[in-house]
Amino acid sequence: MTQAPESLNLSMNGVPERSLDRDCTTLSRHVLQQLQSFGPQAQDLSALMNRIALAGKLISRRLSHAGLMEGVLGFTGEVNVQGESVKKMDVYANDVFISVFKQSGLVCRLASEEMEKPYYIPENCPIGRYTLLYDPIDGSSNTDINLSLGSIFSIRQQEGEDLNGEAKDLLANGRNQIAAGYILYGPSTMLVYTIGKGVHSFTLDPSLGEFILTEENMRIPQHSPIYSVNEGNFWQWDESIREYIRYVHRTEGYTSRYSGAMVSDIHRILIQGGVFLYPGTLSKPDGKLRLLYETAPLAFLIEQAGGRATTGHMEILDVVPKKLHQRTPLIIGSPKDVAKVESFIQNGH
Ligand code: AHM
Ligand code: MG
Repeated sequence: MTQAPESLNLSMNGVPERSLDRDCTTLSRHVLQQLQSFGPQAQDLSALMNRIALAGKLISRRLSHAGLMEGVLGFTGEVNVQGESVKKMDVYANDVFISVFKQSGLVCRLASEEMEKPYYIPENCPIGRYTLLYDPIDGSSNTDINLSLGSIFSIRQQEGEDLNGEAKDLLANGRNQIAAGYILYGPSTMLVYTIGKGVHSFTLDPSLGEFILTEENMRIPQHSPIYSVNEGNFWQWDESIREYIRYVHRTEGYTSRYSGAMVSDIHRILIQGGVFLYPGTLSKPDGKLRLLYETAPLAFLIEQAGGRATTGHMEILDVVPKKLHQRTPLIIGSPKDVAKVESFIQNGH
């Protein structure tokens, strides 16, 4: 009798045995391994990541049942501080992060796309020196049509006292982030994070309710033919960006991918390479995306994977915001592809 190759061995319930071979490294264990410490700071960071994971699980569960529940999808009728129509899922996801961090004891302030001012948890402030910055639902336009969405997060340590609640210390460059990443709600839910020691991805196993390590030390390809941009804005862009797009149109091999959710597009680029752009437009010279909870966390993560993120004129991580909801143009991805766009912006070719 011919033996089945090892990879095809089936267990009694028909599941390939290889699928059981994973080491099952959980997120909190991974954070501690990365820090090679069980000290108080490492425990804090591990607990913070665990809380972010819990928020991701709650949002993922809600999204997977959204079509079966009353009153979950659609707009609230409100407009947020950004002037954008708020969806019910935006509000739910925003509240989920607040609620899980209320219980953490570690986070004193949360700042998000959906809130004009930071949210304070006074009972945590005497001990909680961390601030969470987040975009609860990235790609809101995909919410009601069952397409991929994301959450973006960044953790910073509070600098100095914030006695009058102005959170001025948050107006600092992105190099102050101590952790950042995203949760991708796609066919499976994934969490990708960095604490400045490489980029690591986890997949939610719904049967365990745990994020399990999928890939460690991810490296973005140096170059790829993928470009990701909303070409509907073509006539709104500066001529240099239009010239870059004309260049990719006439160069064989380039291919366009744009999902309407930046987390999905950047996840593709992290794995397959390429460049994502959201340049300034005539009506919005700084583009659409916000620095503190969208572009800076993704810049930190992509740089940790060997990529780059720039406004076209300076590194995203060097931008010091003047206000909490400041926007920046974004060009992010494989180093060679980002450099190509930069060369059009700075040299015209
Ligand atoms: P959001 O956080 O309000 O959803 O806005 C961010 C999203 C990105 O995910 C996406 O790349 C971009 O906005 C899409 O905007 P546009 O429709 O202008 O292309
Ligand atoms: Mg967003």
